[in-house]
Amino acid sequence: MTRSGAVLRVPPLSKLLHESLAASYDVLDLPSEGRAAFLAEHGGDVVAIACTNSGRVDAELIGALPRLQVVVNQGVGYENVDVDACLERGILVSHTPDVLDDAVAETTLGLLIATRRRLVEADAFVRDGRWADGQFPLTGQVSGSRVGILGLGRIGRRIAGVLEALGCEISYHNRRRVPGVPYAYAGSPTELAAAVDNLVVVVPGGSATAALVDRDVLDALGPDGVLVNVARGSVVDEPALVAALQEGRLGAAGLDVYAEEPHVPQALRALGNVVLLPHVGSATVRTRTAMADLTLANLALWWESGRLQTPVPEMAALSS
Ligand code: NAP
Ligand code: 8YV
Repeated sequence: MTRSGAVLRVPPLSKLLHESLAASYDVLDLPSEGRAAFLAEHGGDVVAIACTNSGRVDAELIGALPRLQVVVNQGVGYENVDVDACLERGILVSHTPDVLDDAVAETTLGLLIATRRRLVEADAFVRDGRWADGQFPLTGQVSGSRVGILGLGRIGRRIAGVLEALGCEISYHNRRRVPGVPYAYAGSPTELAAAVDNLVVVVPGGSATAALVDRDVLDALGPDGVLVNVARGSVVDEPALVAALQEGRLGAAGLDVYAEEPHVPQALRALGNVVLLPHVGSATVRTRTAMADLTLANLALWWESGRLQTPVPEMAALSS
């Protein structure tokens, strides 16, 4: 298929993706300022968008690109893209499932263990020279504990497998039961939280899961409970989480994601019973390379054939 037109790079993109796109396509960069003038001048040239979950592709941007036909998103989560607006125009959208499952499961395990075993505090205890004054307090333990997975999908199942090896008792909540898994099903997030010691959140973001983990869920998890969120900040009611931690209604939290990234509320940063990561679930060289490669493969396939390798589920039918 012969195509002409430009690929719009929506920042931020990884260096690898940014440079690889320029090597194979005519590229344009969406500026952070003077966007309207830029789009008025160049919007008619754009046939494809490359983005990550930190770059919004909303109805306004889509509307300014009359020839746009495909959006390739580096990331499995794609709530940054207005998929309904794309569907209305027959614009295809791809994402990067599967290739990041191991890295995100590894981050989740590290975060859970660091939070439950207070490893970051223990590190500070040594560095600050406090060890000579006495022993670090005893902590809880992950192995053999009850872990609830809110979102037993690709990544959730990988996390469950790793935790099974530590002798954890796994249960989960999805909207639908997963056939053939040996884990107990809970009928709601609150029911799940009430039945476990540690709750791991790994559902997609977006309006359907906004504040799915609310005060009721946090209270059900309770003063000895640990919450780990590697999904999206929007999935947890952040003010309710801060209040529960401050008031001792929740034991501790390990967080990789926040409501307004990269802004992390001062109230959260001031707490001792949290471990805070800067959205690094998939951030290894190997995995980010695989994600960039899959993003480029989707664009190359679309450029040649009009199809996508890994379309988002909403458009699997359109892309085949
Ligand atoms: P997935 O395979 O689609 O799994 C998502 C799971 O969530 C499914 O089992 C789904 O089951 C469940 N779910 C969806 N909506 C739900 C709801 N309203 N209530 C309860 N369960 C619900 O996705 P994945 O590849 O595992 O990725 C999951 C998410 O992790 C991504 O969308 C992204 O937001 C996040 N993520 C974060 C990082 C990071 O760096 N921190 C990296 C990668 C991914 P049902 O459809 O049956 O409900
Ligand atoms: C990255 C993610 O932050 O895949 C996702 O949904 O949240 C992470 O892997 C991001 O997509 C970087 O490109």
